[in-house]
Amino acid sequence: MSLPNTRVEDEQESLDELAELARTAGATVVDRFVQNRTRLDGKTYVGSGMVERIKAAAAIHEANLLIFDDDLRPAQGREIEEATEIKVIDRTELILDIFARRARTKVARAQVELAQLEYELPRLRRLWDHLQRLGGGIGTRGPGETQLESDRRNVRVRIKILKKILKGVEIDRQEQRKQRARMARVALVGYTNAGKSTVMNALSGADVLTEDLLFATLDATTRKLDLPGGHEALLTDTVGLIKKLPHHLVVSFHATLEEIADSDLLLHVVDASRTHCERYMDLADAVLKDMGIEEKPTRLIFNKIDLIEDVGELERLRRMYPGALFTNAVEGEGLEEIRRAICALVESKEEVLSITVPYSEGRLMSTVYQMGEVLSTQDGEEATEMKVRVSKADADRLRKLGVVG
Ligand SMILES: Nc1nc2c(ncn2[C@@H]2O[C@H](COP(=O)(O)OP(=O)(O)OP(=O)(O)O)[C@@H](O)[C@H]2O)c(=O)[nH]1
Ligand SMILES: [Mg+2]
Repeated sequence: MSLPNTRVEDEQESLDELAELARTAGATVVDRFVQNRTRLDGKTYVGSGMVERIKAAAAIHEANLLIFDDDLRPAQGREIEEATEIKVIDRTELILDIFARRARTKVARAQVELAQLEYELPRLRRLWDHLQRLGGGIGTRGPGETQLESDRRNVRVRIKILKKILKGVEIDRQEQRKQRARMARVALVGYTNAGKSTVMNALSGADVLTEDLLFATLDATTRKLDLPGGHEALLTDTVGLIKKLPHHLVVSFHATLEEIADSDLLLHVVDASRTHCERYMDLADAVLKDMGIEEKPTRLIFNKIDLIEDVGELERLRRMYPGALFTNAVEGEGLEEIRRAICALVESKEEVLSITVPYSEGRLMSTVYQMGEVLSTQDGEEATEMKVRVSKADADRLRKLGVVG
């Protein structure tokens, strides 16, 4: 839908992305339509003339699914379906469908089911009608199959149960985060398919699924990185960012969001082989901003440099972004530079101190062991001399306790 203030490029970009999403969900795109209007049609969103055009084109192509780039109101979807006699879904439903197909773990499945149920609740009648008439297909996976006979009340009960399950997971996650609080945190962020998980695997030896499809990664994964000089940091791989990401809907996005918000450094991975790659960098930035994340220390990583055909383009990027890193994550090229960047961060967060802990302060001794890494100890007459590596914050705490010196 093109309203007067929409830019043509934005719209094409958004539709290209929608086509990619459709491909990821297993659909083949046979036609696209853009409606220019000065205002939306309350009943059919795009207007009855456009609905007729779509119906005619669908008959020619034998299309059986109509995907809207914008979110439709439940009644609008129903109205268009009745007029065109084709199943209608919107971008959010398509994204949720992809998530439902790809969710492998119990937690991921619970997250998707919850998001689908919450989104479908007001659309329930339409969904049920259709499942009966049309059977399976895109947009009907997940709760639809198992809850065909359920009424709204059952759905609400199920939503409650799912929320409880996920709450438990969230508490575990917070607990883990607390335990890891002192370590430097780095998050890989960026547009979907940029190569975040490939970088993650190459750096940490993790085994995160990487694929040439959107949303290969559904949830944040964190691994400990062992760095030169005995340093350690936590590296988190996050869900790929796209335009109009329904981040309010999917719990895994909240986890991703929290991981990003908690990080000391963002590594923004950009697929440098895409034409106008900076556009995707800007899109990812816009989504982060939309999620409330701004002004985090960030290093740009231009990845997939092996696929850049135009040497001039690579030179241009190097000139334009002197602080950026350039990688081919598949071959491991440029990873050392990333490690060095993380090391520099860790060093800026840590301090090595010499402290004196009197024997009478048994509690303090165990606190010190919890704070960081004890590098050496030497027992004196009344106290233990220790060399410790701790975070800057803990170093300040120790100074206040008067044991540093
Ligand atoms: N040629 C080349 N391919 C790469 C490189 N890095 C990643 N890829 C490929 O790009 C595709 C996407 O990589 P992923 O690591 O899954 O990308 P991602 O950013 O994690 O994607 P999402 O999780 O979907 O957001 C995979 O097919 C990778 O093998 C690279 O440096 N060079
Ligand atoms: Mg990934």
